[in-house]
Amino acid sequence: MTSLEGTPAAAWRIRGRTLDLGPRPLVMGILNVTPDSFSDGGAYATLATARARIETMVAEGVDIIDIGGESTRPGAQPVPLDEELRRVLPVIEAAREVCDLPLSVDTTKGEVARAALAAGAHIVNNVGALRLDPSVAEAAAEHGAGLVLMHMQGEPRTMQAEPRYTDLLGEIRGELEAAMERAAVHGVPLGTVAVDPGIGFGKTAAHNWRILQGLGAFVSLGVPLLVGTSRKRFLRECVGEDPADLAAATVASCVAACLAGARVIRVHDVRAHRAAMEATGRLLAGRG
Ligand code: HH2
Repeated sequence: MTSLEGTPAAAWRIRGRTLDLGPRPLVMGILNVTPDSFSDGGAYATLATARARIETMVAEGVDIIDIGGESTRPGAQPVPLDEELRRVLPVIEAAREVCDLPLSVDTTKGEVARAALAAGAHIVNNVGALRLDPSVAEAAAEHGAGLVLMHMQGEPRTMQAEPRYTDLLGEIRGELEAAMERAAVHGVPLGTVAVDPGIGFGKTAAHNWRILQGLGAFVSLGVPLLVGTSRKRFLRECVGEDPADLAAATVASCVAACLAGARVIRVHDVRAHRAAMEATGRLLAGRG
């Protein structure tokens, strides 16, 4: 039986820093330095454009910058290790020159996590939840880094073929719990772990809406809850492709997620979401 109750975690420890998770939820800004990401692919593929994007996100009030060198969109081709390192490491170095904000690396590879942390990243965002490469956990543990464990059914190439669940929330919760245990076995302290139900990763649109309605199931795991809905297909199916409509639908989904217990939202449009999170923070503070 899945408990749907729980109090959202108040803090997240990442490499000697403690991120305060409330009442205003944190905005994780997406920076994909890839040619093929579903939304911003190719836009920040040079160091100059990536640096300019970091400067803009900082000016817009981003709290964490999530840097990814491999697209996880359905059907994406795997990126070789050398190429992912070549994409990500200079951008981490540039981000450290521009700001002192927490930096996250979005990778499934232990070696990329290790190199990114050595270059100064603070968080490993692992969409494989340690299933694809468990050595990600050792890299995070060595540095006391934050570790995001995201649920995915299957793997990116095939995950949207025919996603099926008999108990959607219960299965995702169980798998996140198992991932938390894998992390603990590799020496990752619980206070550095965050979980994410993986919107769009082996889920239909109906699954994604149901997950957003039932986020309490994951809050009760007792660690920070991160949610990433930004510009995803289930929102496109709802409002179409117009960027302004898609941004508004993303804001609505993120506010709903935070009222249900999410404490970090992963988004492309930083400015709109920082403003939305200021207002959401007032609502959450008012709950007492
Ligand atoms: N979604 C994407 C990538 N990484 N990480 C977490 N923790 N949660 C998410 O929902 C999530 C994620 C996919 O979005 P995007 O980065 O915009 O696209 P792509 O994977 O094509 O680069």
